[in-house]
Amino acid sequence: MKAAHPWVGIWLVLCLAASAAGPAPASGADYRARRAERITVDGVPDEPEWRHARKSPRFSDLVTGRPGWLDSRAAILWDDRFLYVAFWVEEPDVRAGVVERDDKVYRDNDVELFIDGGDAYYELEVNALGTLYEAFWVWDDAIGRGALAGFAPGGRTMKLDGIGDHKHPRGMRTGYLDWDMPGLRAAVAVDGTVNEPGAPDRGWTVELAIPWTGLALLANGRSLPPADGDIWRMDCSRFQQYGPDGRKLDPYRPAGWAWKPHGAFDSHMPETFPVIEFSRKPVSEARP
Ligand SMILES: [Ca+2]
Ligand SMILES: [Ca+2]
Repeated sequence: MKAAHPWVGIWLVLCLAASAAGPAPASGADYRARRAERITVDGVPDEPEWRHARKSPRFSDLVTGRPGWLDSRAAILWDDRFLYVAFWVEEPDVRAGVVERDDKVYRDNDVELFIDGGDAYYELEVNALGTLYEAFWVWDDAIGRGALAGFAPGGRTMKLDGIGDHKHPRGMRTGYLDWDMPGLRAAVAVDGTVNEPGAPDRGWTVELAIPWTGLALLANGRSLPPADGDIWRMDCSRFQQYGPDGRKLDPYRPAGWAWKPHGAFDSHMPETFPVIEFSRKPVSEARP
């Protein structure tokens, strides 16, 4: 966690007040990710590139599509070395408890990034203390076909056929909990105080940088870094363990808000992830 800069609050409010500026791409993609010149991963997405970047819509309920009662948005940029993702999270009472990497960050209020690679996908969760939970998931049918040959990370594994009542039609996946994204950079900035309910907060922001070289297992034939016009499916979401009245929700059924609804309370549905088109155009030259 980074200490809050005095101007983070102003920036957070400005961002959260803005609607998703600009039209959606004409290509049918949900979002066009533009190029950045210089991003400093300090948790504060205040660079000119982030100001120019189009924001996602306000995250909405995974199942119903109803907007979350708190504002949450994301934006995506890139350069030849990194994929950059930023989150803006409105939160009047910032709380987090998990401090150990790969512990159950999803039991805290968190933001989550998923990146699909066809036969596998990547899951990253971050709480307001900056604790990370990462898992690399491979569909069992792909393992059966010999896809991702040579991938044998070892360590702790998990099995998953869905979340809650939802069973994914593709069936079982194997999750590698001790796999770490090579070169991942992540930082959080809190505009307020963590775990001090008496001191009201405005929220928190997250900046992530993932080297394209770390995404080799998810490239699925695509070039790294992307070619102009390349398409990836990536999701940004948020889970909220406390209701609008501040009461703790069922830890197995917290509020789940995503860039686009999934139609089920299941964040592990790559076919529902927003379609992100990568453009070589600098974000500074794009209309906001
Ligand atoms: Ca920054
Ligand atoms: Ca607080």
